[in-house]
Amino acid sequence: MPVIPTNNTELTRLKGIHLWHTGLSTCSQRVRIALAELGLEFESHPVNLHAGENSSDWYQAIHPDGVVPALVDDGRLVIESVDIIDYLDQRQERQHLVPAEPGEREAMLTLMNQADQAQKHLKLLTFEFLFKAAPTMSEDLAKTFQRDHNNETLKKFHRNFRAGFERSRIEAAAGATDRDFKALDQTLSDGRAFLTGASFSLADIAWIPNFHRFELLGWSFGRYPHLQQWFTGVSARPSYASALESWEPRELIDSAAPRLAARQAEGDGIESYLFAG
Ligand SMILES: N[C@@H](CCC(=O)N[C@@H](CS)C(=O)NCC(=O)O)C(=O)O
Repeated sequence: MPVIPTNNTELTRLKGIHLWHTGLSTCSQRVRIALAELGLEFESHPVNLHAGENSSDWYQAIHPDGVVPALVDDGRLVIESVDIIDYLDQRQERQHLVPAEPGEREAMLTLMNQADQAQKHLKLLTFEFLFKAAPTMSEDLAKTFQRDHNNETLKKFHRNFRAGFERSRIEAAAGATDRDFKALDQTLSDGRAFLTGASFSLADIAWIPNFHRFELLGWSFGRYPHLQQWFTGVSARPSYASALESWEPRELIDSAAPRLAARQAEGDGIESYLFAG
């Protein structure tokens, strides 16, 4: 259910498209890419996750789970990034980002669902490899987050992160990611340019941020040559620069680089969890 009821009258009276999002969040990147591909203007409302803004009363009054992104279109609240991108395409007079052929359309929905399922692995590995290496929330902010946020699953995740993730969880997330990338590589091995066939679709938009994220984490894509080639093509589209790269917090990424490189040199990089055991 992409459109969800809200009794927040500050939202229901809004006109046009409004997006609450974060520069580095893959779920937000997906939505910004779809907006750019469809040529849709939006009013940007940045949410600073590192400052714990998603635990504020004002943000939890927007998104019931206190996560980004949230989109409001003429007063209608839409959540869940893969649902939002589908919604955005469907609101057009003519759909641009959905293949005409029913089989390809079915495949697109499956691939979008897989990208959604992959989020939990991507998130764990992002925190382990990127956020652990970059300055994260202070002790005080973390306490405030635990006190104020209503999402118990999210709070537990943050507590686990601060305590240190178990190695088995990291290995499981890395293994699942490898399986996903292998499957995508296999799909693309027939020479198609895009994940569902000859036309760029919502499935590509769903997976672009994931590929990019794992690049940042030092994942080696040499094992998936077709996927690598696909990414070279899709990242050359103007939407990649305008909706993903230009919003990324360079300082945070750069500040994590030395620690990421050190872990890799110590043999504790992301790949070492993949080939463990
Ligand atoms: N399934 C949701 C996931 C949303 C989600 O988990 N968003 C992350 C950023 S990608 C978030 O807001 N995290 C907040 C936090 O970790 O405190 C979607 O696709 O929109």
